[in-house]
Amino acid sequence: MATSASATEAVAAAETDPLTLSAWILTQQHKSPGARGRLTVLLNAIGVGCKFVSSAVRRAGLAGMMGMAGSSNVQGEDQKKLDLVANEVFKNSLRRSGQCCILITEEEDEPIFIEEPFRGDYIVVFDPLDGSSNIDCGVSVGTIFGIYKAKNPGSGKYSLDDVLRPGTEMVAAGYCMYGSMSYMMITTGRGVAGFTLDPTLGEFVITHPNVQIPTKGNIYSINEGNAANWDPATKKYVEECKAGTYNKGKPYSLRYVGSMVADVHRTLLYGGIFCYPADKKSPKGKLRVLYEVFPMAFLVEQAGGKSTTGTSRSLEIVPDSIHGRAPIYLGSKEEVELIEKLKKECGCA
Ligand code: AHM
Ligand code: MG
Repeated sequence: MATSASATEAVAAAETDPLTLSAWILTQQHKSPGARGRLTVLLNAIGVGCKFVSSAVRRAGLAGMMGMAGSSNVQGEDQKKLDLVANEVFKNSLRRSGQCCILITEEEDEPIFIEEPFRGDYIVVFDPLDGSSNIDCGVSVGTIFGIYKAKNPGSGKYSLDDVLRPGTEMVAAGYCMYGSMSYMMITTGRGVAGFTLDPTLGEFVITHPNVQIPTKGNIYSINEGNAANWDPATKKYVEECKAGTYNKGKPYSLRYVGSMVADVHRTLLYGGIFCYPADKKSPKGKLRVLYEVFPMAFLVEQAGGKSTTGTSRSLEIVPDSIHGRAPIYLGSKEEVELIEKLKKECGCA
């Protein structure tokens, strides 16, 4: 197929003038009158952490970092060596940035309050290595993060009130997926930009300047092994996906990696729906509100999609604890609205 002149020019321009993550973050700062560059420094620290973890993930099998580390986290799950490595990398990078007052990480029971002289005004909530059950077989895993600004910046007084806030108050969020390449998707509330780590440059370079999730999709993504415990609305939606009810008789495809980052990444790019519902065994679902549900819901909304608990907007949840969970259905607007409609019809909570 012939390549158009403008496409060729765009590729040539990207090769000689790559927009790196750091440069893009600066452009976001310039769009915020009065910004003093502190979020810029913080986002750069996250970018550096992601590069470090990307490299560790790629070397894990050779460097003896696979397998259990012999301890368990707050949810009683075994921690892998790479989980611990990633956690330390992000804690160190964020602390050293001098921009954070509180860190919440999936791997630690308690919030981490940053001491002077490293303290700043941002709260970062993160899952350093999500999808860790996939590490040992080399399947994609990722880092998820969300950022709040302290309620009283500069006051020196920071508490859990700064953290237990709805996702609508986040100022930035994103994830990095360590897959066939390492991909970073990020939002500061002005759309979603996507970057790919160029291993030769050691830089994230923009590859998806304005991610828009298709309004409708034909892929559903859910752990169907839990079907017997789902509510009637989720059961009906999945049955109808298979029957082709929403796709002129053609069944949807099922795709489920079991790493939220990978399943959401595909959903952002191809459309469809990703679900981790509540069920009889897990009445609040599995995924954690602060560092899994909120960042992904923020990204998906910024890409033009929707994210819901089934009955209300994910970002409006008020978290009651730092490791609290919530059900989630996110993706293409029309798919998520179908779920919401079925939930209403069956009176499912
Ligand atoms: P983790 O934080 O312990 O890795 O668990 C979260 C992961 C998500 O990435 C993924 O969507 C989900 O767990 C898969 O759970 P399941 O194995 O129950 O389908
Ligand atoms: Mg996780």
